[in-house]
Amino acid sequence: MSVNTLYINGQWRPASDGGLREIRSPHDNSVVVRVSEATQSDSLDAISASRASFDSGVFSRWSLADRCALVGRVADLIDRDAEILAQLESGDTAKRLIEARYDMADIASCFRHFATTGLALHDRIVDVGAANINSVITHEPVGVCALIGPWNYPLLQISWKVAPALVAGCSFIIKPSELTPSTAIYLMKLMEEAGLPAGVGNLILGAGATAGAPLTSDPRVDLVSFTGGLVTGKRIMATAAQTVKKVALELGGKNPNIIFANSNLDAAIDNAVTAAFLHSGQVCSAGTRLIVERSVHDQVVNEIVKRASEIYLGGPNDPLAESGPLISENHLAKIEEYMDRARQDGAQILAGGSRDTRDDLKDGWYYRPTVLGGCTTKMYCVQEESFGPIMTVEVFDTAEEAIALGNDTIYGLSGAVWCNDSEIASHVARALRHGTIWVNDYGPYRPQAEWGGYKASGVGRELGESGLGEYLEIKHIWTNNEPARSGWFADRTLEK
Ligand code: TXE
Repeated sequence: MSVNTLYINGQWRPASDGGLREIRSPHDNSVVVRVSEATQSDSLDAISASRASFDSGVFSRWSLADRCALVGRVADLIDRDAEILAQLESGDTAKRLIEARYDMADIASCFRHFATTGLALHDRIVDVGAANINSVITHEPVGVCALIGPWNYPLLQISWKVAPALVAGCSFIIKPSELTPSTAIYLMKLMEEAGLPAGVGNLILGAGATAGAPLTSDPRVDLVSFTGGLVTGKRIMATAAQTVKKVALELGGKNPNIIFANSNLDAAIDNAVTAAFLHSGQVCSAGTRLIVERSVHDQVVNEIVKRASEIYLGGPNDPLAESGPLISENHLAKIEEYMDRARQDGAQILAGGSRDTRDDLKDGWYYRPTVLGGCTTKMYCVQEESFGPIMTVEVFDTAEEAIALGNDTIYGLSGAVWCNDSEIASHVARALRHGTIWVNDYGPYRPQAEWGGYKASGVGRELGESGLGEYLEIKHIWTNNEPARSGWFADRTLEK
């Protein structure tokens, strides 16, 4: 059976060796869909198509207004087909359909944001103090971009890259996670419908080591934008360095959620549960590191433990489900190893700590929301991202101690502070070295605001003005309207 799910140079085609991959539901391990599994040679074809389209100017020389209009059309098409996209996303990830619907609304707003704010891009005149000189700073597309995505928010994370790349006028190759390809395939169809010229957008599906790696080493690629794990991110950065590519990396976090005794505890506790257990903790900004003031520790932790123990897990279409499974059997195994290590380090299991044993979940990768007490900063579970539903609890006595704990991590993506003293809250928010800090809230983001990490959480920013900047080169053009000799070196021909 031929499956044409690679999109290269405007053609839907199978893998060059006919290879296929089965996508299985994390809910019950059933086969959701079969897609083409790209070979290295398919990836090289996609790079050739991107390079040729970029160099030809078939899209990069469109006017900014036309490129923004195309991005706006993509937003409209996403809205039109939001239900289809949500079903596909929920099929691959087994996340609840309702969550996938929220994701699609966010994705349409991301495209809309770049379609409208991109229009504000303008050249800058530099006043060099000479009437005969025009000195202009202008923006140009960075070139061919490899856009490599993860499996937790498959279409959302790809869209944060695709929308600004289009506004900038880049050509690109999308490589979604091999576990969750369906919505990237559909998005490619929508971009085709919106009028993207052949060769500008290409889609490669398959394993990182074979289909993904050439995108990070080939000299014809100018930029790699990657969202995923730290280990892969480091490898990509090292490979990209060989050809001095630009890199943008979003590599997750170990995000502190600091609760002061004087905060609105009801809101703080409820949000702490959401922050840690939403989407089974498979969120780069998950609030998995609870840091709570000693005087309210017992009250806060008892309530969180009770709430965590009651969370009802279930499949994408279970109306009672509050959260779903982990993405894969491998990921579940990783979480189980992580928990073995937490136990050895002396963490106390206050809730969860095992797979969900409900009979209807036995074929899926369900892990109970877990709360670990008695944690100290040196423990592996406090320092390392699990990317699962695991919350660690630490205690503080002073604001400075809370800041020190919150910063005692190699990561720096996000965090929160719950405190009703605005001066202390603001001091803590500014002292935390993380890319996003919420005060008396957890989790909201907007496409207008930059997203990204300090330290090992990444390089560069997505969304906001900077999110477009990643896909632009800056050029200075100096024009002399009255050309004249420089007169720097003596011209001896004049002496003869
Ligand atoms: O992701 P990988 P994995 C974290 C989380 C998780 C860990 C590993 O802690 O447990 O990462 O997850 C592609 N060249 N996050 O192994 O390997 C791969 O095919 C080019 C955080 O699933 O990072 C996929 O498309 N590409 C995160 C993408 O990289 C390569 C979200 C991500 O895969 C490649 C997900 C290579 N050599 C996991 N190797 C976040 N920041 O939100 C792999 N890929």
